[in-house]
Amino acid sequence: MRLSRFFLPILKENPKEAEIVSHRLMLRAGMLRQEAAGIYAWLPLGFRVLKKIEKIVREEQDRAGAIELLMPTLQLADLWRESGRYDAYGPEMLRIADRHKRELLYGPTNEEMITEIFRAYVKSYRSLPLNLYHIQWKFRDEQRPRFGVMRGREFLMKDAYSFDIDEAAARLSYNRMFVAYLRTFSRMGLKAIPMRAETGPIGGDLSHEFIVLAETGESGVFCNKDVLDLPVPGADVDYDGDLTPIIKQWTQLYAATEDVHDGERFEREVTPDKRVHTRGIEVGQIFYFGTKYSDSMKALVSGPDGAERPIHGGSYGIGVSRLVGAIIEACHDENGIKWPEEVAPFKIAILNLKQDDSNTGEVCEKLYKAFTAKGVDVLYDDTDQRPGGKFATADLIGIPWQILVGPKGLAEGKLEIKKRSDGSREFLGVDDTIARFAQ
Ligand code: 5CA
Repeated sequence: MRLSRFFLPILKENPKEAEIVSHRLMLRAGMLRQEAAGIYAWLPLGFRVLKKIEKIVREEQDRAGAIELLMPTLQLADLWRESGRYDAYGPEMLRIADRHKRELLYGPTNEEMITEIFRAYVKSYRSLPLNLYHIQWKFRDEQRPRFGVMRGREFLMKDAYSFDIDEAAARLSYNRMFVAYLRTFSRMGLKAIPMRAETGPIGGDLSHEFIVLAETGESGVFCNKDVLDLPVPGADVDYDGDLTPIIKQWTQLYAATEDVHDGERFEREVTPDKRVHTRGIEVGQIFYFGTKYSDSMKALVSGPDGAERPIHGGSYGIGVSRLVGAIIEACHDENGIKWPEEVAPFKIAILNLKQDDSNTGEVCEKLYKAFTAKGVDVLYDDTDQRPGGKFATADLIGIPWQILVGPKGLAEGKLEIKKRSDGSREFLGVDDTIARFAQ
């Protein structure tokens, strides 16, 4: 992409309404525009990051055996009356009527709808286990939407739903998602700690929130600091094998949100030097709720003995749009965002430091064409901004690698490569630069 042809409405001033750094940087970097309280348009730069995050989420769900489908945003109120949640959900639910005065709602989550789909087709234990997921916009009419995409009213969620014949099998499904979540967040450059949590309006008695530690987070958390150094399973993890050693390792150390925090147990199990009490951002939450929805909505399957029984369910959410903010909270400095490479909107920025110089122009074009041909995401700053402005833009929008093309360096046949994450620099010839990044 040539910056001169791109749509990147950068703000020079700090927007007053932004209280936390990720919100401020998303607005300044031209990623996001507020259209109403808690409702945003994703501008091209922000949209690219959202898509990258979605891709990682999808790959790890698929790897763990979940199957993607797509359910609508609008749901019939009658469906939610079956589970009893139409009234229970309260003012957070956006209720809508169509021209025939049929009552609808904009889905805040999909337990009811997926249970309805499941019960229409699945009748036997032989079809289990089954885990279905989608990545779809949700609406929750939050009392206090704030912090940009962190607490929106309309937000993008990945939600998966597992169906099993009994509790033991359902726990295996829960464990698979638990491990998939460890991998998902780590691939985005995040340390997300699973913590025991309350189940709230989803229900059930077993739940973990995945928390990224950050002072600006909305959840109070307590944990043993050793949990921060636990290893994340590799891509070769066997989801059909025994995952309990991994789960044990991650759950035996104390880690809980403040809603379920047990002060006595914390003091008994964690020595004072290991106690962490801080805040965090909830980027995902998983639930096992047994037969809560299958009882009320009659999602029954026949077991090996022929008798019908309600399935045991779980649901597994990831805040896809919230993650964009969470990653910025974890990865920035005073000059702007420092995207981890896996989620960066572009991998490389080419900065032409003397736009009217035919030499720098020629080299930039050569690099740009070579990278584009190889499918490497590259942003070429071919605008007439002065070098200082180009440096500032590249730092602000956080592209992991900046290739600086200036007449001085070129006189010696060298380009300067700056790594955004640590500011380190190296000098390479043109062909070496192409070879290095265009794999
Ligand atoms: N049905 C279950 C799991 S699929 C569910 O809805 N879980 S949840 O309520 O915990 O939401 C899942 C994730 O969505 C949360 O962990 C959080 O990361 C994200 N999320 C929830 N509310 C918001 C919001 N208002 N703005 C942005 N992200 C949100």
